[in-house]
Amino acid sequence: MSETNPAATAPVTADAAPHRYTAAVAAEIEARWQDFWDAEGTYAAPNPKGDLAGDPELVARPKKFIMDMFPYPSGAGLHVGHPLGYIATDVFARFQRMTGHNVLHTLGFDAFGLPAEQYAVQTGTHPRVSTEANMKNMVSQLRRLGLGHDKRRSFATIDPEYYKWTQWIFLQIFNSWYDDEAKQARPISELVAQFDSGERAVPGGGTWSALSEAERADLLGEYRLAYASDAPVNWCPGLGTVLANEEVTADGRSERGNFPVFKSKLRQWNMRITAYADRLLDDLDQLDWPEAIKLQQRNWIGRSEGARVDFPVDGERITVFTTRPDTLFGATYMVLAPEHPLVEKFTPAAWPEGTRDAWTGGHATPTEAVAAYRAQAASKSDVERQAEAKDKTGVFIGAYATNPVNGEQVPVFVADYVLMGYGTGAIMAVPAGDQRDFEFARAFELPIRCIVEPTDGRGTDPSTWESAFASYDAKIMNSSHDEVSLDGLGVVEAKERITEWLECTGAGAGTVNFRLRDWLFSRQRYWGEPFPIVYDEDGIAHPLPASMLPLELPEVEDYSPRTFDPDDADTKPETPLSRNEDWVHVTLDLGDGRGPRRYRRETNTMPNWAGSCWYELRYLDPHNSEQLVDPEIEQYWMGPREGLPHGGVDLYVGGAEHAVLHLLYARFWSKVLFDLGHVSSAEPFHKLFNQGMIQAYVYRDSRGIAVPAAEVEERDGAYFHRGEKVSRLLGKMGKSLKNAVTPDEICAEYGADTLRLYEMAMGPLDVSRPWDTRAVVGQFRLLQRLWRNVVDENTGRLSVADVAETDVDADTLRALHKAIDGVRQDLEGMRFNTAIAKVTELNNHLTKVGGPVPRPVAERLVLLVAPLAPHVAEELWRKLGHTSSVVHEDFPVADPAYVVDETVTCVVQIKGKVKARLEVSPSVSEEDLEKAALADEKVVAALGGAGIRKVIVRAPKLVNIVPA
Ligand code: ANZ
Repeated sequence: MSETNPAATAPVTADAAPHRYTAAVAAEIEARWQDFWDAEGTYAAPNPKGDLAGDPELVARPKKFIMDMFPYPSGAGLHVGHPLGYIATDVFARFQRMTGHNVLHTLGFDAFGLPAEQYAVQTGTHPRVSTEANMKNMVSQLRRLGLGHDKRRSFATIDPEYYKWTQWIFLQIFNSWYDDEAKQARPISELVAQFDSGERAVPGGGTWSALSEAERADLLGEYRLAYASDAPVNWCPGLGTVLANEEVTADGRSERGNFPVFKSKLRQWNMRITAYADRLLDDLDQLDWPEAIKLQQRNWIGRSEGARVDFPVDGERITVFTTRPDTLFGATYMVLAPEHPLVEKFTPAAWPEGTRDAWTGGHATPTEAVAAYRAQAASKSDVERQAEAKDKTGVFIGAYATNPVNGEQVPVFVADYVLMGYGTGAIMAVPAGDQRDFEFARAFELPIRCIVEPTDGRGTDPSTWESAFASYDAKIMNSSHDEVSLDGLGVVEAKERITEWLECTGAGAGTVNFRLRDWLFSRQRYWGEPFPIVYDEDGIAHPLPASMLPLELPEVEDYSPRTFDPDDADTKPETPLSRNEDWVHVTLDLGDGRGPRRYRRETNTMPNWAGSCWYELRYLDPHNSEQLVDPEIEQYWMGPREGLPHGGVDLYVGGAEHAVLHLLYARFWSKVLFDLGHVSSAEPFHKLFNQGMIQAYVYRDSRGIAVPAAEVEERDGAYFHRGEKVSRLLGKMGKSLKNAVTPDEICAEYGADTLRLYEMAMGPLDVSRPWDTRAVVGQFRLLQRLWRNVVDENTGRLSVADVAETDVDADTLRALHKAIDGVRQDLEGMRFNTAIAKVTELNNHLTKVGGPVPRPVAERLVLLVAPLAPHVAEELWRKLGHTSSVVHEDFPVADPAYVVDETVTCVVQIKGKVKARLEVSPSVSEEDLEKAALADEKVVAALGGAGIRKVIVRAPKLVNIVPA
């Protein structure tokens, strides 16, 4: 799109014609039709039953559930980048309505969480007050765009009637466990029954009935899908809250606010998402998602197949996780993560005889060496520790372990390249096969044994190597004894063989390891869902009965989080809800037969991801106060069917930044609800589409400070702000970069239909594109031409010619049907930019032909435009004499007779004599034409097997063959 388009600078309102399509006309039409749609409930999608039941004819149609990632109501309001996806889903939804579907499309608000709360804290107002004001503002901004939402289905996650069900789902998760054999969640009562009957042994050998209440609670806590535990968690003093792994950046800082994050041992709620690792991975295959997002989820889940191997040490053992058990013969030392709980146990008081100086770090005793090393490691983030730095650090702990495969004594080290949070936190080191081990072995003078035959010509003497040899396509060597031999086997077979041997001898077992960790589910925040959990005097957690939901957020004086010096790892979080004593300490009868008792409420709140884990379900049955969702309604909109093996939303559009947080959590909740029989869909979102970003130019002065983009002038390819030359770069759009353009501005200048068209025309939906206010007028002019094709600008009266289709000239019919065919395919494939190009082409054709547009053409042109520019389409449809809304009209269907390309006759000659005639497309390529000619029966017969010396092609009309 050219920035310096001269047409773009011409004024758009200085027109003499009184009935021209102007911004004022657009404003009037748009407001009128928006009111009409609201009053008529035009976008109401009927449910098969319940309070939103409706027109059985619509219900009987195939359904389409089309969804956007809902916004959080930020105080800054919307800029033109925000609605890109909303407009796209709206166009698509409108097209689906016109092609015979019952379409559910609506939008709610994700209103709990850090952004809303931080804004509230900054502005000194209660988060509910500021959040509601922000929502009101956004609702009116969005309404101006003419989005066809079923408003009866909208809600915000902060509505108590909504979070009642978020809390209810939490209780379902709390009250269930994962049955590894059945591979599904089951009610915890069934686990209790198993323990009670003896079907499942109680760990420690006792009976269930002999356990104290606290012991039972602890035991069940090991199984529950939502559980509290004292594990090392990500503590962010700068934000005053703990964070999930997904919220911590690769360099160990908070995604929001960029504060340092420390590992701290705190009692916190977790969700056992790891139980679902396999299913979350497997079911990805059947989802229609961008490959890039699937890959991110696969990597985040991080499945590795390998083995656990036990290395005995003084009657105890170190268990390692390895993906390469086939390299066991090459394990020449071991490494424990510095935080590994066995380090102390195995560290002796004095260095054993023969300890090399290089191993001790210069310390007098192993205890001293280990303590010093641990302190050093604690100050580094996981990422720093994993960095591929050449200088590996570590110390010998003074102990030796036995390699189970050959009985060799191997020294045990602590080193920070081994992480506590992965596998078992301990490794067997194979310097020949693993680069990190190789570097460490070189630094600490440890043996390197060649156990895989190098295929790159480096030879089998590791002392001459510069790096480890890592390949899955090589043969094992130096790896045999009386009981097992791997020599000559490939890696895959060797892994199988050694795993069998490990299992037979009891030294280890095949296992699968996941990178995925359980989801840390509590936050020290005010603005989130309270946990429906209370503690009795013994500290045992009890779920509230469903009848006590919603548990509403109490009013507190001070809702701001308690934050700390961002670098002070020793601080402890403080929950804002704990400041309200009256709310925290309560007497309740939980209905468990124990009568009224004193309890202390859980004062953490749920993370801001909770509300978005199930909101698609609430859209279906938004006012149901008895059930999460009525099963019949859920089945209707979400249930599995052909093409939707796990069910789910038909189209979900949003940004690619949600690859692992929201999209993984929502899948997890979906699967739990599915297992427990509450829903028929095991996946929330069948098809996912990531829209690109709308970027904007950022102009900076010589100090590098952004200047208001609206005040920048362009002269001869350079940019000036108040006379000073400024630089221009493409960046994000936003207030801080002073380049935000609001939809309100564009709607005021041109109308919503123009904004919609411009956003859709900018480029393919999944590609990022720069905003250019000066180019918007191009789409405005398209609408003006469209208008002019139907309305007489001088009289305001309809200007179409009332003729039959048979009286329309062939060129126009061809242009019309080609446009219909193309636009239909483009809208179905979400190629909105090319659909607009085709509408433009047809419009231009009609302008060029001149004279009144034949009614059959005008009507279909309006229908083609309806999904893209709905207001002007409604208006023209009405002017054309129709009394019903265009929204539920049938989308035009092309007559194939006009769509096929015309053909031309191509003459095929052999030595200058005509042998055949072919009917081909005028645009046929020389290559295709040559192939077609040589394949023609008559040509083959005429050649009679003679070779070919030369073929002369003059596409599309002539092929001349010269035989050999
Ligand atoms: C021996 C070996 C030989 C290994 C070899 C690799 C190559 P993925 O694929 O990511 O699962 N490892 C295991 N636990 C670790 C920890 N807590 N910190 C750092 N490294 C750890 O990686 C698994 C491999 O990473 C394991 O297999 C182990 O090294 C290492 F030729 O064992 B391997």
